[in-house]
Amino acid sequence: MKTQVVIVGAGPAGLLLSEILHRHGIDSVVLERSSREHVLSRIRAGVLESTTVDVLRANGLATRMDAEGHPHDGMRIAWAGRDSFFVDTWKTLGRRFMVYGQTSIQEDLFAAADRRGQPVLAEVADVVLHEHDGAPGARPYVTFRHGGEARRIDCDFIAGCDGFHGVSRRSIPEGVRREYEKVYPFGWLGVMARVKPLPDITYVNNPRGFALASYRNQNLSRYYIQVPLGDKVEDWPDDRFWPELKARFPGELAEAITAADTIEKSIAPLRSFVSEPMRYGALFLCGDAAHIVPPTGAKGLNLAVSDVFYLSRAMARWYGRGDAAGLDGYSATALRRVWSSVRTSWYLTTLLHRFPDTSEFDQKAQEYELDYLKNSERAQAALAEQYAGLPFEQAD
Ligand code: RFL
Ligand code: PHB
Repeated sequence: MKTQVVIVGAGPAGLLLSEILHRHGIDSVVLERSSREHVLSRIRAGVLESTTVDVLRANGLATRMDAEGHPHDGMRIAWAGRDSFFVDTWKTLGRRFMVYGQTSIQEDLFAAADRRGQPVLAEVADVVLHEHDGAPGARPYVTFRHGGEARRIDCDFIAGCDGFHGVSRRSIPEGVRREYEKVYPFGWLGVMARVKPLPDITYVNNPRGFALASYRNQNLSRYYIQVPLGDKVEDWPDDRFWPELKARFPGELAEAITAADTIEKSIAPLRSFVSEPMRYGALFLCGDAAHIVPPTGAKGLNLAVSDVFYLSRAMARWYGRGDAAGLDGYSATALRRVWSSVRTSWYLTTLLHRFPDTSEFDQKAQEYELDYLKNSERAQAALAEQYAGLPFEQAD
């Protein structure tokens, strides 16, 4: 079998790339390790930058998002014993973001792939990349097992969209790859509950630990709390979770939180990670395959979309005009945006969490930083710009 681009991974990065390539007349085959049901059952991101919204709209993927998603003008920051404040991205930048669950985006992307007959092979195993190093005369191909059979697909390019634990990044030799990592000494416990959410996405700094209120729709709330590394979901039955969550919010916000049976609960560790370069010969990495951010800035999915935006533009330019400039510049261009979001996510994580080794000095510095943010319009504008996301770079 032969195609132009083999895409490894049917997460948001992989499926969105196949959609945009198709719109440019470029064929692809998507290989996914898990079943479609499993991919659709993962509950993750919820906040879409305005650039992400623009990409989905420009590619005909926004009908349901525009009907069911919730536009937001900003986000709220609260901390113990003080009034909360609103960081207004609409007023300062004229940009809104959208709250729309990643699960819904996955559904929309699968539906669009089905409509156009996109080959998406699920439950593939033993994916191996070959001749992707860009050596003269190399002809890239991918081997794998599907339905018990050994298969091979020849291609021009391979897009590694297979997340942090995928094979693509590890197919770049160690001597070429440079990895930057920061592991945080805590995790996030996330729950979903069928109750009315707080009106704003609200981040809370509290001596008991960080907390976050977010939402999916008028009757579906998403909450997170910082928990020690090593805690298990079983350690957090509902009758322990809700009082702890409320104890971290300032009084009037805590009162507005309604406790109910949770319908999902999971714990995720927090890390910052970047692997450079994002291109090796015929292999291009997109999304979590190349970088991970702690969820504090809500950047992960948005970075996956920005990588796909740059890579699809570069491939369209190559197939349309035989111009390799976009492909050659892909890694550097994508990484500028990646590092900007990595920095913002690290900043917000550091600002809002309680670290096990936080000294009195660190705590004072955190409090005064929050105070400064609360009282300075300029500081808020800088944070608003980072939170709402930077615009894409123009092609040269
Ligand atoms: P994904 O979604 O991990 O998809 C990768 C796909 O590749 C498949 N795969 C393979 N397929 C074939 N062969 C192999 N060898 C394979 N190995 C893996 C996997 O099965 C999977 O289907 O990566 P992608 O597409 O790069 O998308 C990235 C986003 O999913 C991720 O960055 C976000 O979910 C991060 N994130 C958030 N991002 C935001 O922008 N806003 C948010 O509000 C936000 N909140 C979050 C988050 C992530 C969280 N967790 C659990 C990590 C909240 C949480 C709690
Ligand atoms: C979410 O709604 O899941 C969410 C919101 C904001 C974040 C992370 C996750 O920073």
